[in-house]
Amino acid sequence: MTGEAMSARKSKAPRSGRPSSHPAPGRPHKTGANTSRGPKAAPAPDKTREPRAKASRRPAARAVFTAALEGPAKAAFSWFPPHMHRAQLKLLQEVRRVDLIIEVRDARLPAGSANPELERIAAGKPRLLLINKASLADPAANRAWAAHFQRLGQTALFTDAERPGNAQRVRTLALRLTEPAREAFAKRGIRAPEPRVIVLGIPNVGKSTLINRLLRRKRLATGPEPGVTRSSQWVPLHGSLLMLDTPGVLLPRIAHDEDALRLAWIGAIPAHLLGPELLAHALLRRICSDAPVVLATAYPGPAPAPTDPAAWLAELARRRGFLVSGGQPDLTRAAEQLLRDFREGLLGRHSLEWPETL
Ligand SMILES: Nc1nc2c(ncn2[C@@H]2O[C@H](COP(=O)(O)OP(=O)(O)O)[C@@H](O)[C@H]2O)c(=O)[nH]1
Ligand SMILES: [Mg+2]
Repeated sequence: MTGEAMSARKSKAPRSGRPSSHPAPGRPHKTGANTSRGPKAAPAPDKTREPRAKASRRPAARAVFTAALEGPAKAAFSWFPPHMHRAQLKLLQEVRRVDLIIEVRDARLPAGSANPELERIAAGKPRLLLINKASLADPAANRAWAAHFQRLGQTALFTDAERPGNAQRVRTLALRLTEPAREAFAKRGIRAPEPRVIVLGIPNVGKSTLINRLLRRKRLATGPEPGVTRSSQWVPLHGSLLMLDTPGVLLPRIAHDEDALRLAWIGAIPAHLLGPELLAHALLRRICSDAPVVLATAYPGPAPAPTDPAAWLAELARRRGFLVSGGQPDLTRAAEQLLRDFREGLLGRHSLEWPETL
């Protein structure tokens, strides 16, 4: 088990400032941080050269990094191609213009679903940490993590974005944290525009779901796979806050194979990169050692010991009728089923890391 210490690199705080214009209320507004291809996604030709220069240096740095990686970690890292790095640089520019950063992480992986870069990007900005999907994580681990973040002096809220009451807690706290921005305008006798809030995080942690819940309707696409949100989008919240939904372009820390496995289990990177069967085998081994009864409860009936993952998946495939031509068990489909069940919490509440293991 390789716990990852959260990187807390310090550097110069980005200069803060208000945007010169706000999008018209009531209408979503696409920003430049668009990761989709096609003519619309092309950056304006007059963009400053500096970010481009940085972006072009990235692939070289990546090559050095990926050369040092092996197996699943290397495959996982390759999913964050250069265009995502460029989008990340654009996000950096947005961050300078917001009043609050909401960082969303997955409660089953509260440190591993962080982006180490964010410590630098977010320096000097009010920040709210949401540890989302809390009902999928072990309650004892949630308590341990809450104490951990408190020790670090970080405002961390454990949420379930799918529950409406939780979203309202986020809105209340966001309004409180953006009060200084509104007061600064009031002091100058200017009517304050809605505070700008950017929602950041790695893929699939629930950023778009949270904004939909705050809106009380499904405006933004959400889904259990990474990469559903393709471009950044401003969404006004009933005249109180202006939220920027962003694609999950923040690269998590992938230094070891274990990091890649855990990120794929929670759906932050696509399963096909590492292979569903490899992921299912590793997950079965993990659950067997952490919570052996869980499997027996979730998949009742006689079954081979999950310590033999291939035989276990074959049995699951047979029982569910997942067969390929010739009547052989479809191991890939069985593996995908197990991964889906894990992500949806059907295998119980499971935390993949504890603060003690950092
Ligand atoms: N169980 C549970 N599922 C959630 C929660 N928040 C989001 N999801 C699900 O996680 C998946 C990813 O959500 P999405 O909002 O698209 O993530 P994003 O990529 O960060 O924008 C979707 O299938 C959501 O329904 C939560 O708090 N609990
Ligand atoms: Mg999204």
